This record gives sequence, C-alpha cells and structure tokens, in this order.
Amino acid sequence: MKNIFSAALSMSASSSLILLTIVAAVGVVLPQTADREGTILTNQKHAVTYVLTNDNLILTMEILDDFSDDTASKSKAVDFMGFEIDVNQNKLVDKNIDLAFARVAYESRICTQYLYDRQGSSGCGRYRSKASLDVNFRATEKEGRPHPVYKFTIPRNEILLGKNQLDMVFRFHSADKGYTYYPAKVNNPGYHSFVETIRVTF
Ligand SMILES: [Ca+2]
Ligand SMILES: [Ca+2]
Repeated sequence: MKNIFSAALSMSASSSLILLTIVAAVGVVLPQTADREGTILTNQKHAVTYVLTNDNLILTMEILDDFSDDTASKSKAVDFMGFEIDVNQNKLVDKNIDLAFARVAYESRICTQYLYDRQGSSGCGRYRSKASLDVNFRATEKEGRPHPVYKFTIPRNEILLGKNQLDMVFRFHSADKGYTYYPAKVNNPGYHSFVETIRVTF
C-alpha cells in the first residue's frame, strides 16, 4: 500500500512539472504584444485617437470646442459622433459588408449597422457586434474643460480581419455647430460615401 501511494504521489508531482513546462512554453510561443497608440486626426475642433490592444481597437472621438453638455439630449440637438468602415476597401458602399458604428438615437448605447447603399443601412443591431460605447462629457489631455467624449471599443477580429489598416470616415455632430465630416463631406446624393476615406495603418 505504501509503495502504491508513493508511486501515485510521484506521478502527480511529475504531471505538475509537465503542466508547468507546457504553460511556460505557451507563454514563450505566444507573447503579448504591447498596446499601440496613435492619433488619427486632431485639430482645434475635433480629435480621434486610438489604442490597439491584443483584443480590441479602442477609438476615442472628442469634440474639442463644445462646452455645453448635450450628450444626453433627447432632442435632435444632441452632441453625437460615429464612424463608418469601408471593410473591403473599394471606395464603394457595399451592402452587408461595410459597417457603421455610432450611438442609438436618444440612448447612450452603441448602434452597429451594415450599410446598404448611399442612402440606406440595416438599422441598429442587425450587424451583431460585441463592440461597446462609453459616452462622456469630461476633460481630457487634449482639452482641460469638459467636452463630449465618445469611446468605442471594438473587438479587432470583427474589423481588422488579419489586416493592419482600415479605411474610415468620421462624422461629428455638435448640437451648437452642426455636422463635420472627415476627411470631407463628399458632394454626392446620399448620406454614406467612401469616395474619400482616411486610411489608418496600425
Ligand atoms: Ca454641446
Ligand atoms: Ca466597400
């Protein structure tokens, strides 16, 4: 009996050792890469910055010259931001391929949509995403006075698809100042356009 017990004990100890060795080996094979940070656009009115982690792209959009808090407004006069991605990078709006991220009207939660064409989109939630949105009115490094700040957190495997770049357009709406588009408001019929985009390389 004594011998069997000690044999079992010794096997368990060597199993633990093997397990530890495997854990250590996996740690070496799959190193965690450092977060990458950058600025996509910044001027006196607006800023878009990002942090790319192993799991998420975190995009922060700020209206830097708006000091009236309309982020929770239930009227149409709301401080509002969002962006669209030309997923297949062909400058065209492609149904059920290209994506839009913004905020659900009158609520502080995220709206994720497929674009359909220049005019239309699927409606919030039809594109099932694990992305989230944090709506704030606060000071940041870029502006010391409280202002509208939207933080989008998007799983990178939903949008980067193994690539290291995105073609994007950004839309800001301030209740006081109206709409601003980046890189530009393209003069074409419709609301959605990828004729001009900002190519972000991470
Ligand atoms: Ca405002
Ligand atoms: Ca496209």
